[in-house]
Amino acid sequence: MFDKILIANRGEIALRVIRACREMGIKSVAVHSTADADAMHVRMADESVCIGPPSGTQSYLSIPAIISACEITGAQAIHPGYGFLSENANFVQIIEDHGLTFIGPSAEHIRIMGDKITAKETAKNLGIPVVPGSDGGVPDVTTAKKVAADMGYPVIIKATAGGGGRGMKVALNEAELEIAFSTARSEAKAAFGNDEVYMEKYLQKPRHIEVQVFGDGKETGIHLAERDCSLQRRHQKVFEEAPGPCITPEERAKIGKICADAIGKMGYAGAGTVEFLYEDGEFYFIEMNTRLQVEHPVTEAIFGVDLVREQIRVAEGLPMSFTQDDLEINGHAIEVRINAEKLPNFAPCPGKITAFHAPGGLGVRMDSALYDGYSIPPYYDSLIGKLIVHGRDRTEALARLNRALGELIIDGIDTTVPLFHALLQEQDIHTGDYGIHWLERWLEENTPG
Ligand code: MV4
Repeated sequence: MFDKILIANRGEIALRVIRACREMGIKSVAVHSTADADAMHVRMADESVCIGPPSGTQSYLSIPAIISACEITGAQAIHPGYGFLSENANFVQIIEDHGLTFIGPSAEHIRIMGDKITAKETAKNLGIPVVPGSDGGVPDVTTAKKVAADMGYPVIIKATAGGGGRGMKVALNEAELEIAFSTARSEAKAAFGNDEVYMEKYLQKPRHIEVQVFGDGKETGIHLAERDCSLQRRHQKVFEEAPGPCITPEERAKIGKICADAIGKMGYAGAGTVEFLYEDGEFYFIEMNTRLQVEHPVTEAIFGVDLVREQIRVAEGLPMSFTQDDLEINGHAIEVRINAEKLPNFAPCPGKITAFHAPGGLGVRMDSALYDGYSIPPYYDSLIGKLIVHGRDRTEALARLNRALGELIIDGIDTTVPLFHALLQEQDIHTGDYGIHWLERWLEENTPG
């Protein structure tokens, strides 16, 4: 059993992990940059270690600094949170080489899913439905034209080393393919240092549906239903909900079992997310994330489970504390991401918080590392809080979101809160009638100038 865990992260996710540790009787170690000496995660942890200057590269991404902090404090395991080193297979390998434990999947599973071609091939071999496309990399434009002619336009070209939407190009016809192909290649090379690309049939009006999975690292895989994360801006999610408002219980059971069986067969350890595009009643695998995600609290709300606790248990070699049959959906949950950004352009807006009041009451959870008088440093991601509401059904969750947003006070900086007040005025949000392009279109229509 672990008696001390180091959290290689900052902000609300570091607090999330510290809280799980405390409930389990495990001591926590925070690491921080010089810019984060006054941060809440440093105050809340049992111990803290300064690991470097403000730049993420020299602190939260510095593998030697983090390993040293473990050795100094005697922490036996590292929780990576999300972002930073959470999906870095090399980091996992180094942790293991030092006799420490990574709280997450194996380096091998992270590596497989980090390469989008091997991820898709693995998913397909495990019986997960994938988007039709090239089998593997597309070496040149002549091959690209053949692949596109076979599957039909429109097509999308994606970077093998990509993910999260970077280095993607759509071609509506053969005339567009040549430019799309070479642009995708050079963007992939510039962004990832790898110019390999692959192709898929372009789905024009899908939803983004992701299945939460969990494995015990042996042979058991379970699923915790899906989240609909279609409301995004520039590949950044802004509003997430569980269960998916358009998914039937039959569809959920079917895709859930496919994912759970796949996770079991892989011997996958810990939390994962299988991402799909969903269109006309069909699921199409696009990627798998091998970490705990930002939006995991909506899943926790509807199932009443603590996913971080389960991650720690599995890393200790214990079984998960529930089986598939123990899991039943209770109501509906919605998360909105509160960013330190100024509308309408979402310009980062760090600065000093002059007043902070978190909403409360039945069915309300606010995960945030803010406090009165805190200064948000300019060096990191602009996410400063997540408001999660839970109701007996979607209508109640939306009413609760409206009520909780009204109670929330964040003074001193601009935030994305006004966006959520505006979205709650939209009929499509109330009916759940939105896809991956809905928000960008709405922003275009509702942005002055
Ligand atoms: C697609 C697609 C349409 N067809 N693949 C964007 C992020 C990356 N994870 C996958 N993405 C997409 N892949 C095919 N074959 C459309 C997108 C996409 C998208 C997906 C999910 C959520 C928001 C999106 C916004 C634009 C494009």
